[in-house]
Parts: sequence; C-alpha cells; structure tokens
Amino acid sequence: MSLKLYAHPFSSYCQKALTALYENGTPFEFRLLAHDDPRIMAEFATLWPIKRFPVLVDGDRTVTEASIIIEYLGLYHPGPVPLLPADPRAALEVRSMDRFFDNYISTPQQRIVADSLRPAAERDAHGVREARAMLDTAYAWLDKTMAGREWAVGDTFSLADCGAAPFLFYADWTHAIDPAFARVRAYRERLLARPSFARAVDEARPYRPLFPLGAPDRD
Ligand SMILES: N[C@@H](CCC(=O)N[C@@H](CS)C(=O)NCC(=O)O)C(=O)O
Repeated sequence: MSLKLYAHPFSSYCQKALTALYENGTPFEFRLLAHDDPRIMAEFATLWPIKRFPVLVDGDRTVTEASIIIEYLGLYHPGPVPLLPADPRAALEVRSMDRFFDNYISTPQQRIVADSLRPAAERDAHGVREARAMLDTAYAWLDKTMAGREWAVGDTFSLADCGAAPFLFYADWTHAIDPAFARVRAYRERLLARPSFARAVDEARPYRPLFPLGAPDRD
C-alpha cells in the first residue's frame, strides 16, 4: 500500500481528507498521531515541520493541506467519485465553497476552541466574540446559498462537502446553528448521513471526551 495518512480520527481536517478517501474506497495506511508514540510524532515532524495534520505520503512525495490532499488523490489515485468537476469553471465554484468552509466556518470554530484551552488570564474575549459573530454571519450566508441545493455546489457531492461535513459538525457543537437556519441544519444532517462521513464520525466516537467544550450527547 503506497499511501500513508498521518492523521487523528477526531481532527476535523483529517475527517475532511478521510471523507474523500472513503468516498472512493482508496486504500491507505492510517498513521495514527498519538502523543504517547514519540516515534510517530518525530516521523511526522520531520515530514512537515509546520506540524498541522493531515499529511499524506505517497512514496517519496509528501502532500500537505486537506484540500490539496483531496485534489492530489483525484489526480494521482482517482476513484469512482470525482470530487472536483473536470470543467475548470465548475471546479472554481467548488474551490470557492471549499474556501468558505475553511475560512469562515472552521477558522472561527477553531479559534473558540483554542481560546477555551488557554489559561483563564490569557483568554481573548474580544477574539471569541468576533469568531462567534463570524459564525453567525457565515451560517446566515450559507442558509441563503443552500436554497435549492442538496450539496454545497448543487446536486453533486464534492471537495467542498468533504470540508463542510466536519466543519459544520464541530461548528454546531461550538456555536449552535440557530433553528432559523433550517437549510444549514438540514444540510448538516445530510452530511452526517453520507456513509463516507458517517464512517469518519463513528471512528472518532471514542475520542469525544477530548472535546474541550464538552461534546453534546447527540450526532
Ligand atoms: N490548513 C490545514 C489546517 C490543518 C489543521 O489545522 N489541523 C489541526 C487538526 S484539525 C492541527 O493540525 N492541529 C494541531 C495544532 O494546532 O497544533 C489544512 O487544511 O489541512
């Protein structure tokens, strides 16, 4: 098996890449990043000193950033489910939605969680307020955008949905999606029902006690 994914099952960005791998049934070796395994942590740090995961290794090639990993898989290890349309103009729409979910759902969500891990005296209440406001604005925009759409860019599951799935999953745990945003909530449910993402969620269940804000008893 040539592909190795350095990842952790509870990580949203890893779930993004895993959803793409599971969509296509792509075989790979899961290299679990565990702090009690210094050997694997050292291997990972050598591969990618930035130390953000997931990281994909394909022979002597190291691929970083979840979106790029998914695009790389489509180019070098394509499966039955293309996650980026062949038409470059349609692909631009998918990439645009992918950026939306990374920058305006995941980034503020992670900011809130990261703040909760700081010592009380070092917390950034202003930054957390900004992040919560960004999530509200992003939910509102997405609710309008999802009108008439099954997936992020219409009828076809894509790269953008691979990211939307874990990011909306954790965003709702962190800053609840208001019931007024019914389309966003329904989209999150559709993502949870997608077998590829459902598998990633199931594999991460044992780690729920790690969620710093307390994982809700649902999903
Ligand atoms: N831009 C990266 C972000 C990856 C990322 O932030 N991963 C988190 C896990 S969900 C991480 O590496 N956290 C470790 C840390 O912040 O030290 C991507 O798209 O893959």
